[in-house]
Amino acid sequence: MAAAGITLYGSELSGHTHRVELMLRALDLPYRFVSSPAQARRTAEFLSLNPLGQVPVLQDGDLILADSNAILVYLAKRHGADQNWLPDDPVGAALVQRWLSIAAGEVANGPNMARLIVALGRPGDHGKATEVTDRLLRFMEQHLAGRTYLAAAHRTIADLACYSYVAHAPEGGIALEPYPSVNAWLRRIEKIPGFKPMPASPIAQ
Ligand SMILES: N[C@@H](CCC(=O)N[C@@H](CS)C(=O)NCC(=O)O)C(=O)O
Repeated sequence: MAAAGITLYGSELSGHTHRVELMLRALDLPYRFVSSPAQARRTAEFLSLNPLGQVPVLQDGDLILADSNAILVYLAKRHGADQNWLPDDPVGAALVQRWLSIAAGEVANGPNMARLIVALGRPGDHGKATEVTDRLLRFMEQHLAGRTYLAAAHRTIADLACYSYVAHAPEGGIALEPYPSVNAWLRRIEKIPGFKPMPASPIAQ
């Protein structure tokens, strides 16, 4: 029998999960949150949802969908089509995709990785993660200097995809003070209806 409603399998300290929660809440969609820590992600049950063993995974009725950015695209099209979270025109869609790629690339390898190493005790190269973050933040600062949002004149899923790990960059030892336009953008995202912060990681608290 098809599961009713929306279930989000995730982790409270995962920015990939947080971006999906921001979208669900902005769309005012009720959902059940199933906390899926590392050991749960290795079970056969979880691997049947996502063979890569990663959160987030979204279940919406019969649909099971992994990958935070894929989930944002789905929610924008399926539940927010009238709200322009993902433009349909070729250039508008491409500009959003560019930032989804940056979220999966520089954001994941930069501020996400730095935070994993410093605040969550994972192995990794902090120097490299800092270098990637510095380059990303310099680009975002210059890009946002004349703009309100990342990919359009209005908020899109690109903003949600990039928000969580950039906002928590200080937990990875990366200061945000040198980036006033990035800070102004972060504060703008925090005003989107339904916004809730991601908790600070335990070491950073
Ligand atoms: N591309 C995936 C990456 C998700 C991801 O890296 N999730 C982390 C938590 S933030 C995870 O589940 N890691 C466990 C693992 O990779 O084994 C997405 O955007 O959802």
